[in-house]
Amino acid sequence: FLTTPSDLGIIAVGFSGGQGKAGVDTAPTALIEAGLLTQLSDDLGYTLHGDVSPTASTVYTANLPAHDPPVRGMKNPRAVSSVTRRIAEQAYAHAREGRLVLTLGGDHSIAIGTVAGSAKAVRERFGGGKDMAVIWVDAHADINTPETSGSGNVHGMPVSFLSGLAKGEGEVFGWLGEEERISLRKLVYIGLRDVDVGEKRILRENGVKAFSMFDIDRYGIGRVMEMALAHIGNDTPIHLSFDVDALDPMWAPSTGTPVRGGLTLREGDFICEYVHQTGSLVAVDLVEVNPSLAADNDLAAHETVRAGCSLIRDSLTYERRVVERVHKYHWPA
Ligand code: HAR
Ligand code: MN
Ligand code: MN
Ligand code: MN
Repeated sequence: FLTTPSDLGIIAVGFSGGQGKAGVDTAPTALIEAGLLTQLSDDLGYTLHGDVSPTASTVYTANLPAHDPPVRGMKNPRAVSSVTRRIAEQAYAHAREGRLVLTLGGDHSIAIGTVAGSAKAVRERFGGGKDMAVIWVDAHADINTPETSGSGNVHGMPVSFLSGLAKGEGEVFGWLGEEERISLRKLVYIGLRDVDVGEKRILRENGVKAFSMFDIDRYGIGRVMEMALAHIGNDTPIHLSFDVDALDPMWAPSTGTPVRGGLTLREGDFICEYVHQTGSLVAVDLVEVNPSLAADNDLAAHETVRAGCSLIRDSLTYERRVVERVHKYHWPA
């Protein structure tokens, strides 16, 4: 029989090595200090699992190589590979225990781990034919290969490694195997507005479904979500990877690569509620909150953290207390 999952596996991973700006590593602590976990447990009734102490992320960032020179232009390649490998194991372990997996980043490179872990768990649970869908909400496509990237920052590359467009080797993403991959046919972008030339070519050549800010203005967020879910198809487990820079800097100023002309907070919340409402959600990431990049004032950081909490709550709670929904992709307990 089907149940609504009430167990949350939480991964707090303050990692900043996928890009160059310090501070994004403090986001999990900032989100937790803002009361996020209390809201999830006391208000929404989830049972929480996983280490959420302020030092939790040291589990992932311990023993990183001191000497980590670029590989194929990638910065901190061994560190990112090793951290994401551990995250993948954690995400997979939570999913196997029947939990919805919530990951607090960290920069977006960590999604190499979270998505790999969910993809592997979904394959095992539902068979190889049922590819997991990924909804990537972001101003950026994060689909550069090491070869197309102009920055060398791995947070701009996670989707290329996850889809197999870029192949790892040895200590740099050699752990990422077929069982952890996603299909570009089940990937949907929402919120794009800053996509590199090489990335545009990749999106075009692979026919990747992408809803840019233009599409959101044109159709409205409601219609965009209908189209996004129609593309994914019913009965497909969904991993939601939400980069806070998808929001307009008005709502989320404290982030490493803000781009104007983004989603309102309400549009972001709607995306999360809509995805939750499908009953197919298996994992959520919230990344790129950087409390130390508070343009001129502390209010900016506070507002960004608050927006992050709102997105997470809504991805886990569409009228949860009112409507008992059937969750199609519950995991075996
Ligand atoms: N596309 C650029 C690059 O590859 C910028 C990527 C910025 N990425 C994030 N995550 N903030 O979405 O470097
Ligand atoms: Mn991103
Ligand atoms: Mn981004
Ligand atoms: Mn593997």
